[in-house]
Amino acid sequence: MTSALPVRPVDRPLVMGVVNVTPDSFSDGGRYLAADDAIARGHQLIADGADLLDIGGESTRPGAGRPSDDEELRRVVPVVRALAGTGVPISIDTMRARVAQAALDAGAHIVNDVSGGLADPDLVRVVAEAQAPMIAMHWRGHSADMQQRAQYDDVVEDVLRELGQRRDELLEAGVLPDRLVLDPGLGFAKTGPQNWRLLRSIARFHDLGQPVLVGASRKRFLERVGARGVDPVPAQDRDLATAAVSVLLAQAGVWGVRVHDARSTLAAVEVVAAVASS
Ligand code: PMM
Repeated sequence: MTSALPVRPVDRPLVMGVVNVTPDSFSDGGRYLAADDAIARGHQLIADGADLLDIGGESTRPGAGRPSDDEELRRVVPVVRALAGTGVPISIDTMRARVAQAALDAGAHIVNDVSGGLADPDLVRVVAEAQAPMIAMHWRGHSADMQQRAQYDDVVEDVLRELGQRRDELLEAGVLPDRLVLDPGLGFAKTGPQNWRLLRSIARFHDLGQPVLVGASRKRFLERVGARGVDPVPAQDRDLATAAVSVLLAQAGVWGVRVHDARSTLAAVEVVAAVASS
C-alpha cells in the first residue's frame, strides 16, 4: 500500500514514538513476550499522543552486533501487523531490504533506514518500487565500530555535505522527492560535543530542501544533563533533557522528533506551538 508522507501540523513537529523489539533482560522468556511487550508499548505511545510509531528489531547502540535477517523479520513483522491496525502511520526502522519489504507488506507506511540506503542498496529499490516515504539518516558505518569514524573537519559542514550527496543518490534511484525525510543521525559516528554542535545548527539542515527528523531521545550525549555529582543520568531518566531538546527542534521547525516518551515531548512541543500562536 502506497501512502504519502504524514503532514506536519502547522505549529509543531510530528512526534514519532519508538517501539524497539529487541530482546532485553525482561524478555528472556522468548520472542512472543518481546512482541507482546512491543505491541503494548505501541498502544501506550498512541494513548500518549504519538503521531507515528517507529518499529525496529535491530539495536544500533554503539558497539552492538547485528541479528540475522530471519531473526529481525521474526521480531518486527508481527508487531508491525498488530500496530498497523491502529490507523497510526507505522515506520519500519531497518537497514535491510527484506525486512523493509515484509514490513510494507504487513502494513508499514514509512521506511526508516539509519544507513540511508547504504547498508543494503536493495532497500532503496524496495522503497522506490513501493513509492514509500523514506527517512534517510547520516551514517558512516555499522554500530560495531562507528565511533572510530567520528572524524570531521567541521561536523556541521561535513554532515550536510554527506547527507546532501545521499539525498541526490536516493532521488536519482527513484525515491520520491516529496516522500524523503533527512536526519543528521545524532550519536551515529558522532561524539557528544559533535551532537551538541549539530543541534545548535539544526535549522541549516532545512537547506537540504527536505523535511528533517531528529532522534536525540535518551542518547548518551544527554547523560550529564541534570546529573548531580559524578554519576551520569541513566538512559531511562533522560526524558526531561530529551523534552528540552524537543523544544529547540520545534523552534527550528523540524518535521519530526523521534522519542521514547511521547507525553513529555508532546507537552514540550505544544508549549512552543502555544507561544507561536499567542
Ligand atoms: N536512532 C536510533 C535508532 N533509529 N532512526 C532515525 N531516523 N534517527 C535516529 O536518530 C535513530 C534511529 C537509536 O536509538 P534507540 O536505540 O534509542 O532506538
